[in-house]
Amino acid sequence: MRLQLERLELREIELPLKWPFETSFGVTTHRRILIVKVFDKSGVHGYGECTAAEDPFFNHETIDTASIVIARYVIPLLAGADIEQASQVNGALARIRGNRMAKGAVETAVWDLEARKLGKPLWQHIGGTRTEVSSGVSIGLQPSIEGLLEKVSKEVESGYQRIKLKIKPGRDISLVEAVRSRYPSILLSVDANAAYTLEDIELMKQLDKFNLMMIEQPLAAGDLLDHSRLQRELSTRICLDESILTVADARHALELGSCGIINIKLGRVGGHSEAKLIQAYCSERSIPVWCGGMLEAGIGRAHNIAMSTLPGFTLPGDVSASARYWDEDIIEPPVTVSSRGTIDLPQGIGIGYEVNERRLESLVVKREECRI
Ligand code: OSB
Ligand code: MG
Repeated sequence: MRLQLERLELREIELPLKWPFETSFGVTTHRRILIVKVFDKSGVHGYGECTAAEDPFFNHETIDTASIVIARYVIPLLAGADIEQASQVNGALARIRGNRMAKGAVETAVWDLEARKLGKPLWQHIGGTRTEVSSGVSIGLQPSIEGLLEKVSKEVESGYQRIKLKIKPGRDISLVEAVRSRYPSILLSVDANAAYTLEDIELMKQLDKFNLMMIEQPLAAGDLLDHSRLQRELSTRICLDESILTVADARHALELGSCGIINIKLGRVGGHSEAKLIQAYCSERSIPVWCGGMLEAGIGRAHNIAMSTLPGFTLPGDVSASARYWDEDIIEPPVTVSSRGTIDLPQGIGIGYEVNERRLESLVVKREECRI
């Protein structure tokens, strides 16, 4: 079986979040999401979702830069490469520096397309072996500690296996202290989204006493050296998110001792091929990985679930139920999480969920057709 890519549809949709999501770098209330639908000459299609945000605050990309990069650079490179297999896309796009969320949106769509052509679920096609995905939640900064405790209690009662709190300077120790004293034994972690520097080392050390599963991305994205300094001072494991864009970054981080856990996000690393390389590299070195989230709608969520079945994904990820974010998702059924905090794998072919095209179309604000 060989692919014969023919065309690609880009649609931008707008989807209001049920609740504002606040991190150290800003507040999101509405998502603008770029959906990729790639068609093969045989008539089969595949879906991808771009995880770039509205603003360049998590990383340099935005939904607007991603649209331009896809239309102007990704499509011509794909056309020139005569792609026969999804595994060739990552290499074919390597000439484009960075812009991994743009490339990943297309790369993941081609994997879905290939799985559908083969009549297989995507998770099996990419080499997944886990039969159940463990789910945790990421809880944004809340206006008050009481509000935060309420959110945590709701998620713990729903069965989520790990609670992650967003922190930032001035809103860190007090939050962790409140949640930890109320819940002495839950799996708990924090995510700083690069908001601290080595000057905050004494504050970071105070976090050691709360028995956290990890401290995610405390320092700047490019700062593997300072992360390694910090990790030497802490007993809590550092988990890197923003710092890890490629398997080479993972190697550098592990050789320097910059972290003990890695968060893999499909968009941040440019798609399933690079994600597979990173998880394999970590797996061989007994470094656990888990699947991060970027406030995705259903297509992105479905790709995250497929990736989470790869063997190295031994820790609960940030992939949670659609209903935590959306009144109505764009896939059917929506992603649900059991009372044991697990997600059942979809049995359908490709991403395994139906895309509700009628709902999706009703949300479209911009579209573009590209011939490959
Ligand atoms: O750092 O993990 C992050 C959301 C937007 C940007 C960055 C991050 C997050 C989350 C949310 O933590 C995870 C989710 O999608 O549920
Ligand atoms: Mg993070």
